[in-house]
Amino acid sequence: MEKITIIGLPMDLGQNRRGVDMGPSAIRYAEVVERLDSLGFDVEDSGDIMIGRPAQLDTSETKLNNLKEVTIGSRLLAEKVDAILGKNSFPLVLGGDHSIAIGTLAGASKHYENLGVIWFDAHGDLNTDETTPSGNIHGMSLAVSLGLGNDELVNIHGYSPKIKPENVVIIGARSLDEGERKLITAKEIKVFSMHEIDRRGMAAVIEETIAFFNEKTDGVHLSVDMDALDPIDAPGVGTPVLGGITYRESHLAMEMLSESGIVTSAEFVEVNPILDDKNKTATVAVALMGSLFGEKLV
Ligand code: HAR
Ligand code: MN
Ligand code: MN
Ligand code: MN
Repeated sequence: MEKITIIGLPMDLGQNRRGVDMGPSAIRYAEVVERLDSLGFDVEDSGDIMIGRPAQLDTSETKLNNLKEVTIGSRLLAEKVDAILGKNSFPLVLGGDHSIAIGTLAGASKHYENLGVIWFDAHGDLNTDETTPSGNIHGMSLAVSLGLGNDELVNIHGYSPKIKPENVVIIGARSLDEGERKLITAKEIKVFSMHEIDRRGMAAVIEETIAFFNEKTDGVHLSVDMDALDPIDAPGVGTPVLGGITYRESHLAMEMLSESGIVTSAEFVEVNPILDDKNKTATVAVALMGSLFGEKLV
């Protein structure tokens, strides 16, 4: 029986809308453990990583908001994910805002020569401390994992870079900053924007993604930012962007990834229960996890 270990990082300090720290609770309330159990997996919920909360939030509008707390959280998560893979279990990380991917990838990539990354997101999260328009670290986590940006973040878990630009596929992009576009061009990062999804369909996009990774990676991390979906289907996110991936398209993507068997770790982030409609976004996230782990419609 295949093992899945769930780990939560209740952290909302990588951006400035409070409440995404309750994401792991909302996802558990939507019965993630029961759902994966029923699919026949040996599911261990190892709870949440406890992180401190500063008495005063950093409102100084420095280049990197709450750098200290995000660094501490990422370090702890990296150790945890590293240990889960060390036990041959599948790490399923619950966020938290998307800054937590810094920790997940730091822990995961150690286990692979060439870790691929599927970045399911409306955004690129490819800003650096130089290009960020907001100072929010959740908009930098992919860049940090590529070894770009703040030294402390880049070197979490003692090595850098975690991933190579040629092993990254971004799916669902529709809100990219100028600096992110430049980086995508300079590093030749593969992006399936909403344009490609509209034009070619999700099936073709995922087929090409799987073929792309099959050739050269020995593991694939799936990072699902719930704002990749259209706000109609995932309203409980801090930075919704119109014109996103539909509920069915997102399921098709998970189903095809499940069939391919290429995914070796995953995280679901940016579920903010305060902004949500009766836990809809967490419920959708759990449904997507069901599909990712092989749930069938018939
Ligand atoms: N690109 C913007 C920034 O860097 C906004 C990033 C927003 N959000 C996310 N990440 N949810 O995917 O601040
Ligand atoms: Mn993101
Ligand atoms: Mn590696
Ligand atoms: Mn996003």
